[in-house]
Amino acid sequence: MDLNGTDSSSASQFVSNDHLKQMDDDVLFHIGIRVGDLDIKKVFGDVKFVCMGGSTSRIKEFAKFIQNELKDYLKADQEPCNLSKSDRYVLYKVGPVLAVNHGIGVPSLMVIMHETLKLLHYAEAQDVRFFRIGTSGGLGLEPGTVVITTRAVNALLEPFSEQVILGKVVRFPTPLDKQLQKELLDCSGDILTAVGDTMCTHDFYEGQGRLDGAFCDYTLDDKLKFLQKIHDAGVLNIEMESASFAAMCNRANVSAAVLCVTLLDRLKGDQVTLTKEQHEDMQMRPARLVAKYIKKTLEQT
Ligand code: R2B
Ligand code: URA
Repeated sequence: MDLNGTDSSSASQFVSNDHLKQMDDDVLFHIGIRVGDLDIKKVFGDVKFVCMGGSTSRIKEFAKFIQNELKDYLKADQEPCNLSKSDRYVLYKVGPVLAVNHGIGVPSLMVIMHETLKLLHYAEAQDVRFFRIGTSGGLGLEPGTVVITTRAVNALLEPFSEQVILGKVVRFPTPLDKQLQKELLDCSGDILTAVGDTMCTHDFYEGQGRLDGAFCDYTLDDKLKFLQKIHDAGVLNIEMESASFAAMCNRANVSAAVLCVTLLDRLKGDQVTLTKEQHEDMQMRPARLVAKYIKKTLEQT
């Protein structure tokens, strides 16, 4: 039996953990939600699209944007409010869309993925798709291009995400939904879009071959050789969460897509020198693309 008093063995879409069945209640610590304190099915049971990005303010902007885009479908029109009671992550619910930030890097992403997946499990949500709408450094692309990820690879170019569990390295595969990639590409319209592999690293500086970190023990030539090698292997952009995001969505049996805008061409430099306006415009592009997809999907149902 789960927290809702039902047998959850068949509802194992989001979670796979028998220990959850023994718990009387569950504190989702990093969003400050105790599951038993609210009618979780009523509040979150109708979620169909989970959209995640790094920063709290970008997710707030996205929530306002999607609210406006979906105004014909939504009953309420007040500004979306943050349902998270913790200052670690924000969580907005706009009709069937759940917008959540994941912070920077794999550890931060994993914590909020566990709690979001459990939330959806307790809410008995169905047919949910996950999207990471983020930023990245591009390889040979015009800055501002949205890359739809075909394969999320780790920093060794392998399609796996690694996690140390009970003192052992465990590797999880990182497949993504090909059909969803195609459907997203069909929605791209005037948004500059490319399709290719994404490399997920554990650092923004040395982990991505930058020369401008506090430490660097390699040359410009070493860096360019590495970037060219991964580009030749099919990598179009580099960021910090895609492999773990894909692996966790795969473990949860949910369809997932990664769409990251490129803020610069890493074959030309390391520093992000965009103006505030350019940055704001670019970082909303994956959000605009996903919003088009969500609208189209809702129109068809
Ligand atoms: C892209 O941008 C962030 C680093 O600046 C990180 O979260 C990522 O994946
Ligand atoms: N985010 C990254 O992880 N890398 C970049 O180069 C830009 C954004």
